[in-house]
Amino acid sequence: MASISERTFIAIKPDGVQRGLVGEIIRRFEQKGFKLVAMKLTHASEDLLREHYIDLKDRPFYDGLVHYMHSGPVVAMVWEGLNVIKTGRVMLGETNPMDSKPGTIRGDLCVQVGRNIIHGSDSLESAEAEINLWFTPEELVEYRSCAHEWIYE
Ligand code: DAT
Ligand code: MG
Repeated sequence: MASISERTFIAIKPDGVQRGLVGEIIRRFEQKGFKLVAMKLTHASEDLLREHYIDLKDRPFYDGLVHYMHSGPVVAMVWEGLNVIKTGRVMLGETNPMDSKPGTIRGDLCVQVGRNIIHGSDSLESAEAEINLWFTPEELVEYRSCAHEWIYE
């Protein structure tokens, strides 16, 4: 069932941070009407990144992917809202920026699949697992958005 308290894990990858795209990406989620629940700039350990991408461990690009994600700080975030997992993926665009439509983050801001600037959970199960992997319960901040009634009927 669709829930307005659905949560997703979004991470701005090291290339997005280095290229100064943090503000632009956060702006898109804020302006959409999603609520920021947690955020930190962190240089993730290789162990965490290997676990984060464990489903891809047999793919030929796995080691390169972990190396790239470990090459600098990432901005890890949790965003909340109605259908935020699926809508977040639509906002990101396709995995390969070449296939991503203009108007999406990857379609507008990057070129190559190995430098696609942003991660977003792809299911309820992966969102829960990724939020638990990257954040402690205390880091998920409880507050009420003053815009709530203007975003939801
Ligand atoms: P997504 O990030 O859209 O969820 P994914 O989970 O299939 O895509 O893959 C995780 C990341 O791995 C992706 O953002 C970029 C990298 N990747 C995927 N396919 C790749 C490929 N064919 N070559 C190089 N990197 C790839
Ligand atoms: Mg994925």
